[in-house]
Amino acid sequence: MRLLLVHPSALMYSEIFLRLEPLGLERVAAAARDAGHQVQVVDLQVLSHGDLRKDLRSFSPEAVGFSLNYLANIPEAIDLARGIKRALPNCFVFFGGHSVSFVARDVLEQAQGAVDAVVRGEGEPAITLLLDAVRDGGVEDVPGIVTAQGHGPAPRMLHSIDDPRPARDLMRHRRRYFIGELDPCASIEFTRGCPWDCSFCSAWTFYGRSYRKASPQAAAEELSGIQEPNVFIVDDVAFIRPEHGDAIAAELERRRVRKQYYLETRSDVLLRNTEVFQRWTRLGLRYMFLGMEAIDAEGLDLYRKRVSPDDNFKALETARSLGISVAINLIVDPAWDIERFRVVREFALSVPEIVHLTVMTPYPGTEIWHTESRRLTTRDYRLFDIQHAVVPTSLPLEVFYRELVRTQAVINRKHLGLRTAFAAARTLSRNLLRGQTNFARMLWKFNHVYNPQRQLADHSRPVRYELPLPPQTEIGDRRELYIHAGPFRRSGRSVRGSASTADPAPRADDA
Ligand code: B12
Ligand code: SF4
Repeated sequence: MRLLLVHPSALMYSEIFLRLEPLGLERVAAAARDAGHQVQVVDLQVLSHGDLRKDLRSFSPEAVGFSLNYLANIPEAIDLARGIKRALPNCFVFFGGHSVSFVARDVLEQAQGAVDAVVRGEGEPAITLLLDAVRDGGVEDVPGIVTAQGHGPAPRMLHSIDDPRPARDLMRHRRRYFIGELDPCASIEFTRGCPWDCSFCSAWTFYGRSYRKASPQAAAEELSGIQEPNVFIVDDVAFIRPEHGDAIAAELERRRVRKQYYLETRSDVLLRNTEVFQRWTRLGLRYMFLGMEAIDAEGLDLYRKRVSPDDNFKALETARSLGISVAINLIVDPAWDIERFRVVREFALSVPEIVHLTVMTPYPGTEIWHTESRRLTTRDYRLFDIQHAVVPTSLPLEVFYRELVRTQAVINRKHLGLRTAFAAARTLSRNLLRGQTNFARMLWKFNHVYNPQRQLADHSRPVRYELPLPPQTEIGDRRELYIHAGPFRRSGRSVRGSASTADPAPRADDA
């Protein structure tokens, strides 16, 4: 079957700092190709809608699948699906990915027939069953499927994440993927899932708090095959299990693979497993993203982060001592007043780290979607990108955005200060000499993208597609939030903790 897979456009606010390859879609593409299907991929982060139309004409796909990890991309995907159905009425159009898994039924209704099905959960086990069913019938029985008629059996989960390897070769313009100075940059996955349960996050609800590891040999082999000199490790929390990080490091040392790495982790994991991070600095670990979320104990408790402000500050010192550049994330509560923004600006200026701000956003799949008592002020999917306020702000909205952007600008200026500018200039000239311009563009885009008037104006755009309302029920059992209810499902049975991929999911409570 001819299958076209599409990743939606980049969201403006993230594009200035990074643009990364769509690893999930590449893995779905690989699973379909391994089963003998003809597969093409269009990544709208680096290609245009015109390119997509050209591919639709020349490839004439029998099925088109969209990757919807982000709620904010749903309107664009529905509109494109409508266009595809008009041009190719017999083409089977389906959606899959993280966020759409939580709102499948509503999205099908909103698409009014333009989308035939939504695949909930992991795409690799579902895609071949789905394509067979599109050809032979029985789509309603595919695990994880939701159609206008109802839903199929529970989604299946991969037993091992070693296979299939992402179909990186199908991506056009690979040199357009970057993160900060790591330009160009590829991505890799060493582990999947997260055992913690932060209230604002849906990573743990998607995978039912399970945690799987790639075998160190498979991870190292995949890494050796990557052409790019820089790699972003997409794991939600890197090196939770130090022996796993060590085993991959040993394989890479043996193969003499050296690249520059960017990863995300938690403060407590960095403090507990410092040696493994240190070992990775020798292999090229340069940047780390730490989700600190709040600078005070009250905020950390509210988000159920299970770390103390003290741990967060110790982790920053540890990272500095290892020579790792850190980007910190802080969650901006729409209830913040002018004084709170001032305190955060002061904090941001007092530390050498890059500070990112994201706005607290209840979205489907998170616990706060059910528990947040403030009413949503908008249900426009496009505003659910953690850069807009979707619950009432204590300050007038325009003042809130003014303070937010002012704080972001102060932080940005700090990083473009004289000393940093010299360091950046070195990286810049190195990249420009190699024809890599992504980092250079990023430096000059800030004022255009972060603009309070623009953010405010985003609230007045006509809204065609709206998120469903949060259900007015208490969450009895938190497992009701899960997409994958059991760790691994083989022949309908739940299998726990076998083979090298399984892990006795280090619970946050015992972490
Ligand atoms: C890596 C990552 C990124 C990368 C994205 C790289 C890319 N181009 O895809 C970067 C760093 C750029 C990024 C940015 C952002 N991210 Co992000 N990101 C992640 C993260 C940590 C891992 C995703 C990943 O690569 N996983 C590994 C691959 C193999 O899995 P996968 O992509 O989920 O794909 C699987 C399934 O989803 C499914 N699938 C995926 N596509 C398809 C398509 C079809 C047809 C089918 C059938 C199945 C299918 O099958 C795949 C294989 O099993 C997730 C958290 C998580 N654990 O999922 C957050 C996450 C997806 N991001 C999130 C957010 C909020 C953002 C930002 C909005 C943050 C910001 N404001 O800057 C931006 C927006 C990006 C944009 N659209 O421009 C939220 C989503 C929130 C929401 N509900 O909308 C998540 C869930 C994090 C969280 N804890 O809340 N992100
Ligand atoms: S540690 Fe918390 S924020 Fe990070 S991925 Fe896990 S649940 Fe989400």
